[in-house]
Amino acid sequence: MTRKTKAEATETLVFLVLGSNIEPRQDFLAAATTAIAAWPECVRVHYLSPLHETEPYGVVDQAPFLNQLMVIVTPLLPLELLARAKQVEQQVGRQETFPWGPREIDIDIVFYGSWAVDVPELRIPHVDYRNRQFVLDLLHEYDPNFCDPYTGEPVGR
Ligand code: PH2
Ligand code: MG
Ligand code: MG
Repeated sequence: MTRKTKAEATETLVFLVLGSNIEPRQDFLAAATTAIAAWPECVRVHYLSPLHETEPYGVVDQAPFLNQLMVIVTPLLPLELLARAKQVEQQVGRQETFPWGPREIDIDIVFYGSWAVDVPELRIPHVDYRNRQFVLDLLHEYDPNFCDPYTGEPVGR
């Protein structure tokens, strides 16, 4: 095991979960991850998961999703990051439907290092992540021993 560099030991990993359930799902996801990776403030893409075909959670009477986990390093602060993620959703072509309805692209911030954020427009860790099997599966694939960076508790699946 090699020792982490100082930069690696202190860098904040930001976990984004992306989803799409309107075709072409794969193209919407690729456009979004490419746009995020191209941000001047995206210092590094630490991890990009394979695509997961998942059953809709919440409003179940809709098309299946493709979901993807993207872990980046960025100096953008949480609300700046949220604004930039919404910009990418617009740029990629997200149309407004209804809460939890079908979407071309959705970009959710699940973790921001070990930070907690609790303001009306954003809660980190994502308020519902523990109930979403597709998120637990993505985290498990990233690291079978993954712990919630805020609580330090094992996430499991
Ligand atoms: N997103 C939702 C609601 N339900 N289900 C799956 N499988 N994947 C999602 O990304 C998803 C969902 C609201 O954002
Ligand atoms: Mg979402
Ligand atoms: Mg969202």
